[in-house]
Amino acid sequence: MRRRQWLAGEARADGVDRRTLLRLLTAAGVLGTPAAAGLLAPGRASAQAPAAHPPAFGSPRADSPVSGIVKPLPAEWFVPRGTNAEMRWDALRDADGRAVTGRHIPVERFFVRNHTSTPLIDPDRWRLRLFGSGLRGAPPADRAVEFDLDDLRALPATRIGALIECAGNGRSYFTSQQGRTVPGTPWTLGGIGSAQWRGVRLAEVLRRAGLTRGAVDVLPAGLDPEFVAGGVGFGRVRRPLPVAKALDDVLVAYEMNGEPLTPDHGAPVRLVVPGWIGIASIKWVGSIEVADQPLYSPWNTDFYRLFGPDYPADGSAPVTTQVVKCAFELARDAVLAAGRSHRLHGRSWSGAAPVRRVEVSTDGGRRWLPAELRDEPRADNWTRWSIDWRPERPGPYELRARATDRRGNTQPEVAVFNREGYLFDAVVVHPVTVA
Ligand SMILES: Nc1nc2c(c(=O)[nH]1)N[C@H]1C(S)=C(S)[C@@H](COP(=O)(O)O)O[C@H]1N2
Ligand SMILES: [Mo]
Repeated sequence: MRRRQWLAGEARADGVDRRTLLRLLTAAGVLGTPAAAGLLAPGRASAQAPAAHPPAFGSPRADSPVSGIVKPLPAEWFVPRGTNAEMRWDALRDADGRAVTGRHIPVERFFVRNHTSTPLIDPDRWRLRLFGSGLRGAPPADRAVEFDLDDLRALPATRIGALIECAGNGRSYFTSQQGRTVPGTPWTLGGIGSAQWRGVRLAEVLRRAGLTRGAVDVLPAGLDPEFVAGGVGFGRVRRPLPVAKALDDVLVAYEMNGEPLTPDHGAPVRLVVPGWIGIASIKWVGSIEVADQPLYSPWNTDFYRLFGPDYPADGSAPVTTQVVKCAFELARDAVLAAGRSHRLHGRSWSGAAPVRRVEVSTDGGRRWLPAELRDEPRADNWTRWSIDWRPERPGPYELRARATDRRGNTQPEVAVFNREGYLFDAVVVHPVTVA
């Protein structure tokens, strides 16, 4: 039904006229990527929030190294990137090469991606409001079905492991490995984290709110300040999700790694959308519109779609699943002793399927050896691996890791270019020095 409506052009663009949007973005030179650093207006006061949203009751610390993020961001753990904080992969090992985390990333080390700034929301006044033509009685926004935190906690709870990975994770390699300039946050590989999430299935919340058979899209919206880039206001961070995905495995999460959500990761409640790009997992969710027609917002019309010579002239469909990647738990340009055996560690993941195989090359990609998988590969998480390497001769070396998932997706030498630099899936060159 959704596809038929989509093809017939039956849809509602929420807030932004697409042609206007394209023209403005082109003129401002920020095409596509909301995070275009320097073009961001500072977070606005919550007093400007529409009346239907409960107001936030504070603002983040002024002394954070990244404005708008509340938690401490020690330089050993994070690389500041505009309004965001990237996780350092080398921080997952101590000086003796021992792991400092398990499969999941502790909350205090988890990367942060904010379009604007972390709002501080009073959990007692917070409400999740559901409304729209896809609910029984088609309640309008001002007569929404409401759940407070206690209501959600009283519903059957579910625990899932899931990765949150920014669509732009690895973006900087489009430039450093492929010579292409792309706008947006220049992530290396640390725009990702894995956690255990607890909450109630979105399917359950939708059912209780009166989901009808005619519903095709849901549109969760965040309570963070409205997003402004290049002088254009885009409104609340919000991205439509087809009902099929919403009913499948999406979680309305209130806990992360066994503790209530912290402000930077969406407190009091966020969505967790397994396998999909991070933007789907809306933080600080305050409302969910449920519609009997496909919905659009800037986050699925111009942001988070693929544009470029290898894509349709009008761009790809909205990006959903993540691609295959690998990362070493090792500093770039690490120095390793010659004539000694080193255990190299890393992790591999795919949004589409469990990891099947990881191969490592230490000689510039000529010879590939299988890494030993240290986890039972799962679709909802990454797989840790290791491989021993004994370099005899001093000098510069290039390490490479390449993963293949059970659907046969593997990492190419070169990622297909797209203008915004999303979904970088090529093998990443990791230089080290043997001394
Ligand atoms: N309301 C809201 N939700 C949001 C965002 C945001 O800026 N505002 N950023 C999204 C993006 S682009 C990513 S990658 C993930 C990051 O989640 P994290 O900060 O918990 O790591 O949150 C998503 N949810
Ligand atoms: Mo993201």
